[in-house]
Amino acid sequence: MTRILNLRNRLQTEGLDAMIVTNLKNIYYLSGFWGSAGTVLLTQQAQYLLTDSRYSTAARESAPDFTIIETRQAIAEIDKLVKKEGINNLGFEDTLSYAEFQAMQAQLTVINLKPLTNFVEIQRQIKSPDEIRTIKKACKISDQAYKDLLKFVEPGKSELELATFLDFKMRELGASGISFDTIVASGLRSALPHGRATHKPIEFGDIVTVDFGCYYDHYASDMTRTFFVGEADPKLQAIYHVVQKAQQAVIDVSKAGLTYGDYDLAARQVIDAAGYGQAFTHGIGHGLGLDVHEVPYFSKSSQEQLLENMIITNEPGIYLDGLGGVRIEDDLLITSQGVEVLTLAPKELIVL
Ligand SMILES: [Mn+2]
Repeated sequence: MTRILNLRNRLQTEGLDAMIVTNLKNIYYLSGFWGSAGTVLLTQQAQYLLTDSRYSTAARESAPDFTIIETRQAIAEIDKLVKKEGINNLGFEDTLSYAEFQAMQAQLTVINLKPLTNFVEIQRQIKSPDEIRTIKKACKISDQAYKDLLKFVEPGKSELELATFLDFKMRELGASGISFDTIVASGLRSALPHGRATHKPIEFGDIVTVDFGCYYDHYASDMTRTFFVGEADPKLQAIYHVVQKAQQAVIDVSKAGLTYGDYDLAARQVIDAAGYGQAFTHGIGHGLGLDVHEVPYFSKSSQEQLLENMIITNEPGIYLDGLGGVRIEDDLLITSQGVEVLTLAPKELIVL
């Protein structure tokens, strides 16, 4: 109920009487209900979860603090509640489809229908002890899958075979699924920051970047490692050490209170100083939780500060067309004193 009370206070600050929540992960976060169809109406006095007959029993069991309404006409039902409770100022999540928005506009008899951006997601940034435990478990599964992968890799196996191995291992270790399409980019393809796995076979002398993660009990992990097969090109080895140093610099400097700009800068300074500034083409990281990419997102100039119990990624990379690329990514728990690294698979330069 703390999550709901916080949300109510924030709605009041915004001058809103109530909010409609349509994002299913936000609904899970607030209610405990996990399903493919549902709408929440949260007022200052009550909380309703509207879902259809496929889910109403599960909703009653998993969301005991909510009044469950079984319906296929959620917006029409919400309008009845809006009238009953005298709601005039109603917030909604701006991630709605246009068709859903049109339906709300047509059917809801409120004075003010106000779009909200990342309103629940902002609360989700700060993880509870339970959430931290769950994400740690997701990270542990990825760690083990990676260690097993290192024994599986050999020249002749394709990128897709490596990706499938990781996906299968994570499920075998207890994951409910993968948190995004597993990236395996080998040889020259490793210069693509998000190279999807292809039929290309792993060759002797390849550098290989794997970026992958799983869902465990609805929470995601996200990890990247880069390794060499057979032998390591000296220039790529040098780049590897720069990325490793940049990634460690972020770990060393991070704690609650650090600005987002300085979080990004810690890695960028190292990479710039080594002369590869132009080749670090993406952001330093992102929040991680029920979604594999969620707020906060980091930009160079942001003065916003890291907060205790955020879980965020640290993923600098260098990508050189015609040569290859390196990225190393960990998931970090921010504490008042520093960070706890949640992904513990080896990061030293490995030549298989
Ligand atoms: Mn990531």
